[in-house]
Amino acid sequence: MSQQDCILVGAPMDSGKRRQGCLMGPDAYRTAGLAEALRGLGHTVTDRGNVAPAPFTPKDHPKIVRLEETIAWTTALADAAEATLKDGLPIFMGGDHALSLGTVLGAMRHAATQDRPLFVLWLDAHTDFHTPHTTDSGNLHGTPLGYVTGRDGFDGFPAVENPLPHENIAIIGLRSVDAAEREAMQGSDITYVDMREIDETGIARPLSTFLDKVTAANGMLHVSLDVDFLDPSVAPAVGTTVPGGATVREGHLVMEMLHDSGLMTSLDLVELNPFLDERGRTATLMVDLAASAMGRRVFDRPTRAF
Ligand code: B3U
Ligand code: MN
Ligand code: MN
Repeated sequence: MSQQDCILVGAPMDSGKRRQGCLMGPDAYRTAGLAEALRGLGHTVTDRGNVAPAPFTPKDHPKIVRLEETIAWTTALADAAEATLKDGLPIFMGGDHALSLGTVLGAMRHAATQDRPLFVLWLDAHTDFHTPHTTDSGNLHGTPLGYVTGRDGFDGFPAVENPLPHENIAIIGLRSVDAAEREAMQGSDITYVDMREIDETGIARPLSTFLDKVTAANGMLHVSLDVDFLDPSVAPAVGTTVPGGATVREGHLVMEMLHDSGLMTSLDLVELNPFLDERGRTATLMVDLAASAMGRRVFDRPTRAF
């Protein structure tokens, strides 16, 4: 993949769960040198600053956390994603994972204008396949894949005109799945790869199978990288730490393979909570992973077929 027009978009969204701090994410990525790292790889980089939510009036709900605010962010971020995809490769600097309700919706709208299917790679300890009806926690960061696949219960959110087909989604890194999500996942056609499968077969095999599918369909590819995909020992700056996550090398391998595939058309960096970081190490690792996805490598070498 040659030089790209990277567009950085800050999404200081913090309404997807109770614990606060992800609103500091965009500035942590700026401080950790995301733009400079991408420029160093030969890309042009424009930082368009931060998106703000559409106007909203908060209401109290017995269960759901900050519903109106999340709807307002979804509206604004879907528009931002659709607009920036026209101009280049947007990188959304979160913000919690509820931001992907908007970014994936915007990417779906953009792909439809190109007459190309959208595929989504979800790198996460969790499936994020809940709906406002099925969630136990009330945290909407656990719902974006439920939303974009057209599950019921998202009253008040922008309509999902053409839901994303399950076959176009792969989730890699799973190790914390609620009973309701587990049942829904097993009854779906989503590709879900848990840590056991990664331990047994390696992370490259399921990823390359999915990337081959994207290539065969001439698809666009939205990648959503949750900090908790990584093991908390290397990425502590996240509200939901789940032991047994991806190693630094597994993270880089995924990103390097994404770069080699030339398929990625948009990227979310989500759930970084700088308030919980240790001397900026998680923000720095996320920047390094983004750099690998954009072409940083140790040596040029032919890729192997799996
Ligand atoms: N599935 C649980 C836990 C969770 C999802 N995403 C995160 N945690 N970060 C829920 O609350 O929906
Ligand atoms: Mn997530
Ligand atoms: Mn997660």
